[in-house]
Amino acid sequence: MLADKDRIFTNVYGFQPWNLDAARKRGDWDNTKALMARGQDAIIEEIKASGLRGRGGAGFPTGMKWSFMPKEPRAGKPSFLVINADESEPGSCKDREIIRHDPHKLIEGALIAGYAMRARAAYIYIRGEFIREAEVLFAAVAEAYAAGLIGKNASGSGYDFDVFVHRGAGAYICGEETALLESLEGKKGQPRLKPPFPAGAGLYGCPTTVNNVESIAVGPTILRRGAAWFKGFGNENNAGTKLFQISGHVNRPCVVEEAMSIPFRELIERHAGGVRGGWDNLLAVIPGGSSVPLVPAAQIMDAPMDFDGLKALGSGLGTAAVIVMDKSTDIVRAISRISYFYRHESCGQCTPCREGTGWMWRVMERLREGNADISEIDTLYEVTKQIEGHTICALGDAAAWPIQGLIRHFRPELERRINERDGAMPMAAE
Ligand code: L3W
Ligand code: SF4
Repeated sequence: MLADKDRIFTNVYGFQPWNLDAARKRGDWDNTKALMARGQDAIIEEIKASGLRGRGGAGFPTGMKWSFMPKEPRAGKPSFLVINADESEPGSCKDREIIRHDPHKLIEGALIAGYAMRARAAYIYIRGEFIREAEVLFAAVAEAYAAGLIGKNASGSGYDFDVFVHRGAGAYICGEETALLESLEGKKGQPRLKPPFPAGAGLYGCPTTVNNVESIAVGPTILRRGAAWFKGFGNENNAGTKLFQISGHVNRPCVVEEAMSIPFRELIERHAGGVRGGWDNLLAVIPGGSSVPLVPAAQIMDAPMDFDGLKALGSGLGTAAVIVMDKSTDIVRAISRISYFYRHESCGQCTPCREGTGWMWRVMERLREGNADISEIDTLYEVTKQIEGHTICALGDAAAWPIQGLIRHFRPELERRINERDGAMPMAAE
């Protein structure tokens, strides 16, 4: 189990105040100037060496992403850091905890990351519904300005760096990095085609890096304690500590920092008090937020909770939002509800997603009622395959994958409903 001394987020439950005085006592803003004095390239190299992978769902190597930013200023094109705090993935609730209880970790991280990639400013795009969190963030940024930690000559480093907080207006798609940039520019939040990636043409066409809140907030601790310390948790390709968000049918839902690659069963036993009704009562788990396919109980039990371990099971770590479902769950209804979510949040820009999400949801609802033909299960699967990889952004994939997971693992349940409705003999469950 991760020892208390190895936790980065020591105030994740908010037992102490979030303010600057309390944050300093926790070690934040401790000689930030000295960290910056190591130099921009050295900071990027240290983050690369730490093995940190993006905590927003895709797991892209953070140091590598920072290194895509131009080293020489381009005329009229300042560089920007954009922090994605539009946390809206069903099941995901970690960035909210960081912002409301440890906002100075994020602001100090923004300065260090922004400096390393030669950015002029950071924009923190916070989900519109996070009203109290935004209040904390605005106040923490004001504290940091008043103390000279950011702004002109930030932390006495000689580097000028501004931090702006921008509130979203409640659209899930604005968490997609290029839709977020459109929204920041004051336009309708619709994803852009990539490439160009934001490092080439991002905010206002300028070099931009978009990072998740957690990816940025862990930066100062990695620099203070060293890349080797961070890399000492997890395994070669899945390093560090990670905030897991455990919800659903467990005895104690929680957000907890643990070592990457911790086995699923150990994670749930230690921190969530086990599965409601005992382990035999576990049906399935969505291990990484609603976008990743479910994994049936028997397969997830000993699985390492990391990018590669869950990919090997046909699922993913995503944001490490672990949704536990016991045998009382109507699994078809649960996935149908997720399907409705993506239909509602599709921006409508591309046909497979705009039309496909609605079509899939309607078929899912009929399957839920058993009001379908057996052959429609295969048709539905085929349609998910036509959507996957054929859309501008990953929302199309995210709508397709949960349904694919359901069909892969719970086809007998889908067939049982159809057969029972038809008055035929129920088929045996998997
Ligand atoms: C330069 C290249 N940059 C990739 C950058 C890219 C982005 C990052 C990852 O979606 C997933 C999504 C959700 N040159 C590059 C490059 N980059 N190749 O790397 O890119 P990508 O496209 O792999 O992913 P993404 O578009 O950022 C994120 C899934 O995560 N998810 C979580 C969603 C979470 C929330 C939330 O509430 N926090 O929405 C869960 O599975 O579905 O598939 O920066 O520019 N050659
Ligand atoms: Fe919009 Fe969906 Fe296309 Fe993404 S995949 S751009 S959400 S229509």
